[in-house]
Amino acid sequence: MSDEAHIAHALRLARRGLYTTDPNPRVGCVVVNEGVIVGEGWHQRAGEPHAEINALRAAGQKARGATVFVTLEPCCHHGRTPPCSDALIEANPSRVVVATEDPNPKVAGQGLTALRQAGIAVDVGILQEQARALNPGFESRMRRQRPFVRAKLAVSLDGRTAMASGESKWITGDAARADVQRWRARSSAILCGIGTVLQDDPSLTVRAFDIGRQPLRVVTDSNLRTPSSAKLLAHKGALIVTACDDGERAAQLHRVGAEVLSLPTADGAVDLAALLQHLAGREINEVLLESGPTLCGAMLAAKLIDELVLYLAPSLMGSEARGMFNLSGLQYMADRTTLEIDDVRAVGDDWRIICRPVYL
Ligand code: AOF
Ligand code: ZN
Repeated sequence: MSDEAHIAHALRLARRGLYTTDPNPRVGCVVVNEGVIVGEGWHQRAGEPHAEINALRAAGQKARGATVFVTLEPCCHHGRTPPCSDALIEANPSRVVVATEDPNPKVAGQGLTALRQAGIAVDVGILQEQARALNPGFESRMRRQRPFVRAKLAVSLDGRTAMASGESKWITGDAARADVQRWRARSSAILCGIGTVLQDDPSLTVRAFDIGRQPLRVVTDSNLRTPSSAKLLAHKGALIVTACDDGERAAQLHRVGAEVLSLPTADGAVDLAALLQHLAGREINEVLLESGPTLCGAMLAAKLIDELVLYLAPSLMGSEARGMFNLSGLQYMADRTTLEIDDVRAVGDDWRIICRPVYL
C-alpha cells in the first residue's frame, strides 16, 4: 500500500475522535512493518495518550524498523502528556510519515527536527489538506488566535428563517435536526444572540448522544436581557457577553451559574472579534453559530464566519418572514458576499449546502 493509503487509514482512525478530543486535535496513527499493519491508534480524549502512543503500544517490539504514519506532527513538548517524539525515538522506527505540521507554536516543526536528529527518516505533507480539514478549529486557534466559526441555518426554499410571528418550529425535518446535533457535538462552543434566547429559549445542548462533555454556550447580549430562567442557563457552562456594566443584573445571572463578560465596542455593541479572541484563549476550537439574522448579519459583516451549513427545506414562507442575515446598505451586485460551495446533499426531505463566504 502507498504512503497515501496508510495516511488515509490514519485519517479514518483520527475521525473516531471527532467528538471527544476537544480541545486537542483529532489525530490517528498506523504502524506498518514490512507491509503489515502492526499497530494502530487514535487520540481519544485530552489528557489521555496521543495517537502515536496508542499505536506504539499496540505494535510493541514490532515498531522497531517499521514506518509510522501519523496525521499530525508528533509533539515534542510536555503538555498534559509527555512528548510523542521521545516515545517514537525510543520505539525506533526507521521512518515516520506525517500528514501535516502541528501549528501549535510549542511544536511547529520541532517534533520533526527531533525525529530527524535521532536518525529517523521523516516525510511530511501526505494528504495535508485533508488532515488540516479534520481540525479546522485547532488550526484556526493556533494560526489565527481565533476559533473556526461555522454558522448553521435552517431556511425555507425562499431563504426565510422564521415567520413574522417569530414561529420557526420546525422548518426542517427530523433528519436535518439530527444532523445539527452532530455539528453541535463536534463544537467547543455554541453561539447565539439575545434575540434567539428571547424568541426561542433554546437549551443549545447536545442531547442526541453522550460525548462526555457539553459545548460552552455563549450568548451575545449587549444589555443583559437574558432572563435568569433561560433554558441555556439550566446547566453550568454558559457565558453571557455584554456591552453594558449593569452590576446588579450581572450578579443575578452569576447567582444562576452564568459567567458574565463585558466586551463593549465604542458604540455600545459586543465586540465580536474580541469575543472570538477571548474564546481562543479558552481553547475553543470550533464555534457553531446558531442564531437569528441580527448576530448572523453582524458576524458576516465582520467577516468572522468561516463556513455556512445551510439546510434548505421544501417550503416557501413568504415575504413577511425573516431572513438569514441582516445586512443593510447593500446596493450593487458588487456588494454581495459570494460563496464557494463545498458540498450539497439531501438530508431527509431537506437539502444541506456547506459553503464558505469569500471575503474580499
Ligand atoms: C500528537 N499526537 O494525538 C495529539 C497531539 O496536553 P497534551 O499533552 O495532550 O498536548 C496537547 C497538544 O499536543 C496539542 O495542543 C497539539 O499540539 C498536540 N496534539 N500531538 O503528537 C496527538 N493530539
Ligand atoms: Zn504527542
